[in-house]
Amino acid sequence: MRMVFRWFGEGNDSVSLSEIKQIPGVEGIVWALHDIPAGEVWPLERIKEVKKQADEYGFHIEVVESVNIHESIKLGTKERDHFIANYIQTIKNLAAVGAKVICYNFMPVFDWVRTDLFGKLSDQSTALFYEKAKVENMDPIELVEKIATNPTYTMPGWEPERLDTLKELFATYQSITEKDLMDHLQYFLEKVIPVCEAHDIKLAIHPDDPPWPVFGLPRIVTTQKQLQEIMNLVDSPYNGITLCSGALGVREDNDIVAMIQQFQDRIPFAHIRNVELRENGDFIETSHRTEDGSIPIDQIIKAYHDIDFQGYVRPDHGRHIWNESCRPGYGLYDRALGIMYLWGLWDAYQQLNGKDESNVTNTFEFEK
Ligand code: DNO
Repeated sequence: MRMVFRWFGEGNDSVSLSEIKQIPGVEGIVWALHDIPAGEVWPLERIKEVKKQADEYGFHIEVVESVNIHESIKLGTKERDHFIANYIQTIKNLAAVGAKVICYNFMPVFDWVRTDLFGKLSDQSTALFYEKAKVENMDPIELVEKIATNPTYTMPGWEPERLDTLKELFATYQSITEKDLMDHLQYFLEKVIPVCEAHDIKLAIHPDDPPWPVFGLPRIVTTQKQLQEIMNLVDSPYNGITLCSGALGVREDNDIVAMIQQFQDRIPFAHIRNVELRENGDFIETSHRTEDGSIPIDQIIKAYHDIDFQGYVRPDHGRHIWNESCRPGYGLYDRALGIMYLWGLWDAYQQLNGKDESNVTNTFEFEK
């Protein structure tokens, strides 16, 4: 397990590299050039600047999250070849400085969706909150307008500067089925995966968050079955998964441990976080600790340990605690606590393994 930490860049993150340096066991940053619009080439010079900043702290920049996919590629329009060519150039530029994994998603129009970025937990901390009924009854255009007047509500893909294009995009997606979207993903992967193979850099698709259709838009990265389908589109280790326990885990029919076992050779990058599922279909993010939510983080770490996972891991969203003001989900404190919990579990499994390799790993469970 190689621990990395998401960093949004100089001037774009409340957390500094020197603070990240003090979290035990972090070897690299997960980064992106967030100001470059989807579809444009990431210039080598800009990439090198980030490398220089990371180098100063002894961090590597092997994991990139995300190089976003232009909508024309998801929609399968004729402009897509131009944007795929740009994507390929970005892959080459990233590989040239030693990047090893590119996380991306294939969600139409938006990245993740929540209804409240500061939902209250019982300990008075706040966290990202999803209210099912609210989303089901919401007109996304109204939401878009709400964001325009209240930018603190902004989520990725919902940036105020995109608002003008959103109405049109919604209309265009009306005729796109899940099958179309899967075909468009295949078209994209068939073009880019050979380049990834040649340059030794893996693509890792992030699941849809939440893993079901929202606002009538199609979603194709929601279940184990769909992940298998995506793996089959291009059967190469360079066509991989960002296995996100929180995104997938809010569906009770998703078994993350089974996914780790099934896709073990295709997971270059793991996101780990916990979520509390509520009976009415709402969910709120919690501390990483198993007992605090509905996702068996201890079993997940055990599954990674059992397969001798060599990929990158990052704690995912954290709560906002100790009065920290930060990007929603991306404060320093709770993610650092999360890391220590993940290391604690990992080290304990390591030790047990060392003591009695023959049978202990299969029977050991933390008491609840
Ligand atoms: C949320 C993240 C996602 C993720 C993208 C990957 O905080 O996990 O925004 O970066 O979906 O492309």
